[in-house]
Amino acid sequence: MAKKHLIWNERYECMPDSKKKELQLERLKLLVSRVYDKVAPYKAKMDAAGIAPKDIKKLEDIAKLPFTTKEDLAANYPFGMFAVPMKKIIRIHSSSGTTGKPKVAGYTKNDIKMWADVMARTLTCGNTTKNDVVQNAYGYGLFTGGLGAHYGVEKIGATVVPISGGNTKRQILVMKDFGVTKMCCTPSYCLFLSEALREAGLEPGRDIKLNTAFLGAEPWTRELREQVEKNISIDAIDIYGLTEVIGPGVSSECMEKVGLHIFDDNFYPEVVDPDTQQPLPLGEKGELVFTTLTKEAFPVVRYRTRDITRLIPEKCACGRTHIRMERLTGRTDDMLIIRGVNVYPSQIESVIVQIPGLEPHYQILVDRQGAMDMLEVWIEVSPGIFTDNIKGLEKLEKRIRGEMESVLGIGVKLKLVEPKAIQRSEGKAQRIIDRRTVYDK
Ligand code: DLL
Repeated sequence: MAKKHLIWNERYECMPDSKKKELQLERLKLLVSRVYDKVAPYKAKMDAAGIAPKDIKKLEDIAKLPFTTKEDLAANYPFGMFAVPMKKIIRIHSSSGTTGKPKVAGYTKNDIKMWADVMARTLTCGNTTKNDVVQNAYGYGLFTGGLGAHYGVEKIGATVVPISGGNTKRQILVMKDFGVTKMCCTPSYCLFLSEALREAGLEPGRDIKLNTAFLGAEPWTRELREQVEKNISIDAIDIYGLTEVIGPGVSSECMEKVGLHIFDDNFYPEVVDPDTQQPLPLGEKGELVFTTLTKEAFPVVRYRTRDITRLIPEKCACGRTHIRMERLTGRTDDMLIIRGVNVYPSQIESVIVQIPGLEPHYQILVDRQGAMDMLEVWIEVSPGIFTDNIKGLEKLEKRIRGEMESVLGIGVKLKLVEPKAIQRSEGKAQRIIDRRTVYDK
């Protein structure tokens, strides 16, 4: 049987290439003028590069503009990159950043409308309609996943169940009793849930009506997709996004499941060589860079995502003309994603170095137990600390765990080891041992 392809916003999703290029150029020119006038760090960088808004005459001229990095966001934390006054901002979200400072995103009313539109496109990519009941198990709060998906479901007019993450028993109860047909969560949680459903003896099709899951916020492999789809007879759709660009809703697979359509009337993609920073020919693999063409509060120009992928120039059978990106194959930095939460080793280090009795020698171990990611940190204690003082050691451990969990936002297993117990390296310290397979080879 032919695959059904529903499309939310045909005007933009199926726009002919030449017309789209015109639209992108028009929007790019406006954007560059606006950030030059309203956002001091952009003006400073453009002046230093000898580039003015009038130099943007064709789309390719984008390559003349300086990049924006996480470090720029940290230097202008929290609101220094916003292009509108605070009274126009109606929402803030954030996720963790490199120097321990969160990456903060602001949204105007129009930004929230646009976000709901791109999320409605995402959900329609997996054939969501008014008749669906959508269980949204992405975390609600500062994380963009929960509210991002929520507004998309409401825009379509489907029923949203805002259950947020965790509490698997309740997730299963709700899924069964509320007749849930679509699910939004991280891929690892979906796998966990699919196993729990099987263990509870619930039959797909008979006891639960779930047919599609929208999975993203962390890397996952084709094998994981196959397993989830087989376990509970659903379609698993890969959805991608990041806080700095908007949250979820930057790109999504359609039912063809060959690459993710980038909503490129709003988010202009480039792929650059991470070492030379030169744009790569269409179709070559490198670092994904985004320019937000329509965002008002927190626009980004040539933002380096650190995500590795390639663009797929061929047209998709679904009829959308949005360019596609291949599912991610890695990152250029050391950001770990653990249960959907972004974790930088520098955050862990920042806790260790300020607690007396600890040495700055540590190792981070990441593993998967069943479907769950586990984070363990081994830390050397200072000489003399390893005495028979069990109570003192317990107190120290409690303090470290408390501070780490509050900085990272997730649970951590700790192991305090004797001085010099962690192997020294002659070159770069090998601080991270990640035993999971998170990217396709
Ligand atoms: O994770 C936004 C999101 C929420 C996307 C819900 C999809 C679903 P951040 O917390 O800022 O935002 O993390 C962004 O997560 O740069 C990627 O490295 C990674 N990531 C997001 N989606 C995927 C995916 C949200 N589908 C960072 N596959 C990004 C692989 C993903 N990695």
